[in-house]
Amino acid sequence: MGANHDHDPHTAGPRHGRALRLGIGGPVGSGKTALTAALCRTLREELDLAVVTNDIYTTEDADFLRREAVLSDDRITAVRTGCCPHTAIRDDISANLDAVEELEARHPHLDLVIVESGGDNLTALFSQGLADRQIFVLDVAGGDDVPRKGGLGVAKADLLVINKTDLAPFVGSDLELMERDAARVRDGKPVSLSSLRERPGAPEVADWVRTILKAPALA
Ligand SMILES: Nc1nc2c(ncn2[C@@H]2O[C@H](COP(=O)(O)OP(=O)(O)O)[C@@H](O)[C@H]2O)c(=O)[nH]1
Ligand SMILES: [Mg+2]
Repeated sequence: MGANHDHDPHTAGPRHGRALRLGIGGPVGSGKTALTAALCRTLREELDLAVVTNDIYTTEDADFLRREAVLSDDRITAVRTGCCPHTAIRDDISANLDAVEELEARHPHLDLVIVESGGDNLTALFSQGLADRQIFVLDVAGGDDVPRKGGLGVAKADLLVINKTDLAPFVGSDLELMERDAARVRDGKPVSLSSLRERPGAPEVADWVRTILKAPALA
């Protein structure tokens, strides 16, 4: 299968009251692990949470989250994909599904399972069989022309986060241009500007998650 095909071999299953499965994808270094940590810290008092991380060869992202103690260790599982991260979140999602189901079995009242993808290119999207909703994270240092270039992640994710706005003045990125270009390719779906340096709790993204959890279509 080609890396850029957009056929999803898995269909979305109904939630039947189980935890919301939220995918977080985007390029390497854009802030996916930092956002995952922020959401855990902000939401852990009000929601029953767990996390699955994906790395190609290591368990570095899970190790980071454990070190930071964003959740107890038994709520954080690492999947070692051993292949292109894209494959593990879309084509052969079995290792990720096993990890999610194991967490759900261990913690039967979970409200939310965050699945962080390994860093990938702009075409990576989660299978609907793995994630009920997905966030795509870009950062301003990757270039302000990235939203204009589109790609499945930018265009189709349920929420696009443009992170590291604190770095915009240093790298000469035009935030308004990025927002405008993103809005054009996203057909009205939301875009959120974020700086985890300046607002470490990711309040806007946390609010979006709360809204999604309340949505009747997912009840
Ligand atoms: N300046 C700045 N750095 C950030 C921000 N968010 C994340 N970072 C840093 O960017 C680097 C990569 O973040 P990480 O979450 O590991 O990226 P990932 O590869 O997408 O998971 C880390 O050193 C983070 O501390 C932000 O909003 N501003
Ligand atoms: Mg990461």
